[in-house]
Amino acid sequence: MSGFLVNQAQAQSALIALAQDQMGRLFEHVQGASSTEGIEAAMRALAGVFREQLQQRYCATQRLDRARLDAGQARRVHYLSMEFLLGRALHNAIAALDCRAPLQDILDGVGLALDDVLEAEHDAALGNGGLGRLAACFLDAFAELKLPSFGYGLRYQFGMFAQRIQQGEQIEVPDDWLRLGSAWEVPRPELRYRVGFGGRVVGEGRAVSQIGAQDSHRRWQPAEQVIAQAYDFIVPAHQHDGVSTLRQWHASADSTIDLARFNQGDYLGAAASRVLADSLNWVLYPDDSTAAGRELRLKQEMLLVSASLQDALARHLHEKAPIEQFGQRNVIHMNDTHPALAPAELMRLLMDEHGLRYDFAWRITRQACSYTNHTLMPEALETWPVELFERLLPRHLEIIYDINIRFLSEVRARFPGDEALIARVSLIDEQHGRRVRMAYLAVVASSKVNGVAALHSDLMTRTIFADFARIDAARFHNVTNGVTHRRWLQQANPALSALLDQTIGSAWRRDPSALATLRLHADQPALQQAFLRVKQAAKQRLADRIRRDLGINIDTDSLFDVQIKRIHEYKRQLLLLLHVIARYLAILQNPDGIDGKPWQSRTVIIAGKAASAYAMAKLIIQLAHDVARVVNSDARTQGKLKLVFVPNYGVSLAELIIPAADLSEQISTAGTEASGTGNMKFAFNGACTIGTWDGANIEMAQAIGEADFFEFGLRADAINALQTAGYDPRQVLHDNFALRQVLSAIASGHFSPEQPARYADLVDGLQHRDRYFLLADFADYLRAQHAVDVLYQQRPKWAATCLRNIAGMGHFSVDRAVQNYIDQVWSVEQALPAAEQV
Ligand code: 26Q
Repeated sequence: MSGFLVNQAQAQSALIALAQDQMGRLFEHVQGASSTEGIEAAMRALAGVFREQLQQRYCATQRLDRARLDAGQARRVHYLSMEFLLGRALHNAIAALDCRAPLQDILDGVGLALDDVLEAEHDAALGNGGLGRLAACFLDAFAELKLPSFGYGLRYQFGMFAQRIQQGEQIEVPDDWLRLGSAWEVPRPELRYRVGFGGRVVGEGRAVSQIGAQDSHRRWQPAEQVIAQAYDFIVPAHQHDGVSTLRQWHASADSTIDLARFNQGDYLGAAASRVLADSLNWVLYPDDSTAAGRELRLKQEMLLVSASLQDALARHLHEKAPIEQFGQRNVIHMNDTHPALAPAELMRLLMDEHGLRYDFAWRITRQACSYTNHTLMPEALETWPVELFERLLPRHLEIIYDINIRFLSEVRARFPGDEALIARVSLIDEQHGRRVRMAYLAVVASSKVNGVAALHSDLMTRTIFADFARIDAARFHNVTNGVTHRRWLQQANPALSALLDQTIGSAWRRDPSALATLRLHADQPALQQAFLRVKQAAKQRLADRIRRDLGINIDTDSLFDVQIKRIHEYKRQLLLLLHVIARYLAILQNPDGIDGKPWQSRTVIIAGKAASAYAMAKLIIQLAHDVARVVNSDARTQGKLKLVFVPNYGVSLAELIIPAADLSEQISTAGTEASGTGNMKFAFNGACTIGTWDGANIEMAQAIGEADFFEFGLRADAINALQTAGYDPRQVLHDNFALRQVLSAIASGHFSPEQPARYADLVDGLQHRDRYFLLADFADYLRAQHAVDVLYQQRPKWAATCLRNIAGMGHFSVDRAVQNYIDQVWSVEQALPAAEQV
């Protein structure tokens, strides 16, 4: 037996003994373990047992990492992200430590079902959507790939809001996820760092140093300070006993300052630092443009960046590594621009706290930093008013000015006379009231910059970073996203996983590229039948849940057509609704079917949250409910069409819905969805995709085989050409009768008789602007939907297509994605040559 297996067996028996003991104690005097309280108590007790075990693994992992770093075999990656959308942890821990069966026995003994206990865990939802969930998948791969690393985030008191629906409208309910305390976090009271705000800069040198006057001795004297304290969340690997760690910062008031103020009678001042500290932990910001520019958000970003970098530097020095080697030994990775203060803060720490010269500090910073971009939307690119920076982070603003002066002078030297270029690439936007461009800061300060799918990376260097790519093309890379098959296939879909084991062996669990062999079996009728049975069972589970929670009966023989993701105009949930309405009207006009074929019965399932200030997204949710009410209550559509909006979308709901999907809707306007990761989760679970040539859909179609992918719509270059030529949605309307009927049904109040004008603006926007080209893609979308119906009616062929989809998905494992980062972005060889500057 290998060392790992011996250790694993020992760990398992220790853990099982502890769990047994805990359950015995917990239910010794309690009657009726299966009350809600009993189930929750069992969940928390089990989590506690695992947490202890994981803490031991953490210590062993840190020792191993240290040895590898000292031997020069690896760099430590610090993954800075404002969001980690973790979901539940117990199921994953049980799978990783392979102790499902014995735990089930123990729980049986006290009259509990393991699945009920798993369900009792509250989702940790400290993220908005794709970017946060990607970060959580990365933690999973960091553990599996034994990457020396820390994820760094914030310990928000309120994460993503819970969504309720009242009269068809979204209501946001605060998610007080820490109310009962987290069973998983490990408080680290010994890890505390001061983080400052405001105040002034003192010392020699000009406020903005000229080149040559670079080594001024300036110091920041913040007006306010908080103490950042660490809470660790430990993520186990499945194939060995290593772990990865997410370190989340919690701010508290600096009690020494508080008390001094209090004793001086300055009660307000004493309370103020408490208010500041609490506000920093308060709430996750939503991903909408109204959230941008908020002072509290910048403070949160500073908290994350400063505490994380101080922690990284402290560890580096504790390991007796010379400060000069910080960049060789460490990576500071920015998950989008949200932590893009990192280079400025690292420069400050290196110069002001550790006494390094500017040039030296810059070389280290550039060597350490890397940045991933997740969006091309101009309105989503972070900028901050210079005035706010001056007030909150005066020393950082100086450093950014210094970086900018040097950068622009290098650009001038290379492109003499091109002042327009200088204005375009400056870190300070002078056009819109002087703002700091965080994305440009991240690019200039990083040795590597990447996009998240091939098309996105390509567009990134041709649009928002075109000038920078001209200055230094070698800096830009692509790393296509991936998802963890451990959570999204093994845990979410054990029945399909078992079928895969039977068919191709279990190697895919360690190495998802082994799924490719499934292709050879796709035409076996027995496998096709087995696949359809597994799918049917997953659909039944979802149907049961929808009946329980919403009181809606859905037919598991119908085609489950699913779009679940954040509600955004560019993701085009509205296009799916247009299809539903078109189908509804067509059913009324042709009750017996079309082309001599009966209607393929469909259940359209939508879920997703709208940012609270995003009025159009909320209106789309309301329209979904209005359409659902009309369609579902019409006797003429019975057995043909149903629309269900499932409230409160999140990680756990996705784990239930995705295995049940027949069809995955990935229908963003080409060129707008950076990658998408839900698309991958569906295909891993054997859904077919109807999708545009956008984001990672493209690479998925290529890996799966384009014949097995329902592509539709204009591609990004065609969209671009249409935009340039002048797009007129009225022309499309003029040519398409069915589409006119759909829009006039909405506009006339057919779905909102109590308020006929409810959707007037929405329809008007489509008719006159149609910013996301829904009308342009409508006809081809309906054509593709028809092709789906036709294939679904030949069930063995459909099953074969689903199986080939799964077979093509190995590449989209997060382990491959993170390995790409290690090879192309984070490896020592990739670190900058010492002399390189710009
Ligand atoms: C910015 C400023 C102020 C407040 C909030 C924000 C903010 C927060 C979150 C802006 C954007 C986000 C989230 C972006 C996101 O989730 N992007 C998605 O990233 C995925 C992982 O790469 C991709 O698959 C998706 O295509 C992309 O939309």
